[in-house]
Amino acid sequence: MSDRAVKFRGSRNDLTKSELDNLLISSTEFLKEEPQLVEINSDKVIIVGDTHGDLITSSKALRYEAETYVFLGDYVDRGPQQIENINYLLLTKLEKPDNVFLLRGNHESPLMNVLYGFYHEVLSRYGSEAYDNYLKVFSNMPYAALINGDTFLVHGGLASNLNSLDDVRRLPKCDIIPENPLAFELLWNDPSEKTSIFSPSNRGPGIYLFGRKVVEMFMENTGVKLIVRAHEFFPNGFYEYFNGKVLSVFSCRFYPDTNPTGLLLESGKWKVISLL
Ligand SMILES: [Mn+2]
Repeated sequence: MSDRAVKFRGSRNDLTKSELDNLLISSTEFLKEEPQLVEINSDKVIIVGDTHGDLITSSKALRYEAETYVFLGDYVDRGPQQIENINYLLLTKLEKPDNVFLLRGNHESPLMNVLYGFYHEVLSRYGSEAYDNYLKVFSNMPYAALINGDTFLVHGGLASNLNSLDDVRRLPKCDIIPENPLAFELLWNDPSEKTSIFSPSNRGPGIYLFGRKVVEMFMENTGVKLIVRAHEFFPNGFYEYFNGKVLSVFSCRFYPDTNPTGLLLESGKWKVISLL
């Protein structure tokens, strides 16, 4: 990787086209080798929810003293520094591959990027080939992580055809859209106290709300004790579902009346942290 190593120059984090090519090709090669369910053993983990072009929050999270950093996806679209945010996270991943993990969000997909800004941002600064290279990176990001064997991390939530952790491990890599229904739901579903199993989501077709029974069955089948996910905005950046069985964290500062928030998992306990 060292021959392709790239560094940001100056404070604007601008990469030349060839530096960007190198970053994205190296990232794709690296992420291709990561399993779809990343398994991490660590006593001090920072978890970051949606950042959406919020470079400030990403860099604050990484300055927080911890052993491991897991980002739950949605790095691009909406916010002001989308290219800078994803590039910074990819560079950090390549520098510290065993300490930094970047899960895929529903915005790491062409379905969202054309509508919410990232596609046009990349097109105007670097051209369409660069955008295609970003898609190769996105399609190789892992869908979920398992910390210390009992904490399951994913962008959206549990899926209607998810029965075991092996179902996640077996998901195909390089699914650009992504078309696999299980992967799609992992990226898109939301928890709901109002449903006990699954009900349709008003986010769109193929997307579901999952209820308490789904969470309890998943935990019984897998030994998972805690689920941490992102994908949903909450005014204080944090919400507890199902008596704390599912935690939802949101980290982007560019929403009205919000505080960028992360989660610290330390010695089997969790704590909300401010990333302001
Ligand atoms: Mn999302």
